[in-house]
Amino acid sequence: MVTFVPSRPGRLSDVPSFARGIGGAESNVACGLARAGHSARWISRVGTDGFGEHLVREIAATGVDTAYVQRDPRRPTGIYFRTAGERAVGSETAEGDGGDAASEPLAEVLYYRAGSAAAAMSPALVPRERAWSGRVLHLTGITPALSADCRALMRELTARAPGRPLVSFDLNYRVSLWQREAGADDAESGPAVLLDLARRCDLVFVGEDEAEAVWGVRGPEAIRAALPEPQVLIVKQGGAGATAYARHPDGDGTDTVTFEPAPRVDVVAPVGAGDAFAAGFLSGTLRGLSVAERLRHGHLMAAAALTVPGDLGTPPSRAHADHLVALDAARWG
Ligand code: KDG
Repeated sequence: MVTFVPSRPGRLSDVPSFARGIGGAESNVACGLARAGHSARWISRVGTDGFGEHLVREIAATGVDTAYVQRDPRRPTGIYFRTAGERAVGSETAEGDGGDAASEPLAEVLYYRAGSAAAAMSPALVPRERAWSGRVLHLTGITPALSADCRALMRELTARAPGRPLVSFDLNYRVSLWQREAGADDAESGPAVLLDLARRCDLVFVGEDEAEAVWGVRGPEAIRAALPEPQVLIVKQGGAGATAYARHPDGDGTDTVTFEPAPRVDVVAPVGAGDAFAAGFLSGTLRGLSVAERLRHGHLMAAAALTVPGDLGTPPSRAHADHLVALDAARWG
């Protein structure tokens, strides 16, 4: 998605100008992985408009393979606007500033993506073999909110079948995208669809606040109890840190529980921090690092995103990140 970053904080009605940037949770994760030295491919659809052209060019410039991005001549590229700085309910609050969410002004988020090129994604347009061609497939809870075709695609991509890679899922509950018409089928409501999808995935990222907003479940233990299926469940706890529940490899059904505090940073905007966290954690996963190290790589990448107004920060190089991750526990948090 193309994103418009306000020139200053304040209500959208009062902001005088916006700078065009690139956003979109999945492409943010792909960019983070490419910057961490992995080969990453982003699969999506954009319009044949200037925004789509800009988006694909900028994402490719970070090193992401965009060969499977489709151009739709009949539908526009999705765009969105949001106020600067503030938190959105159920938004990318993985790595907040440790402040009291309730006392912060809520973000205004305006999506223009109904009928967009990406909303037309379907199992026919995105063949499973393409999406399953890597070691890890990362999906988010934003895609199923876009259309019935997108929900069908998500179910197809999370099906248990031969050839399936490790499937990662970031809940990314976007309440305004799920507001549906009265009388719509409850089985297709945000809470039901997201729970079903999360249960089908191997590695799941959930913000503590979004779990409460979407399912009414409070606290890491209760979230794990509601979501026992994923091999690894990461509960993001805002500025405090994150807890990973990793199923014991010997299959006795117990978890190893690892908490890592987040480093304190001066937050400019929380947008994109959850995606950066996922990229750092996935990078550590692909490199076979310990769960604690994966969490720390996630925090470092998130810190970079938190300190810029747009979605994408400039994370430390892999060598520098490894050095920071190796610092002893007393230097973290
Ligand atoms: O995580 C950042 C995303 O929220 C932002 O880039 C836009 O993908 C987006 C969405 O739908 O909210």
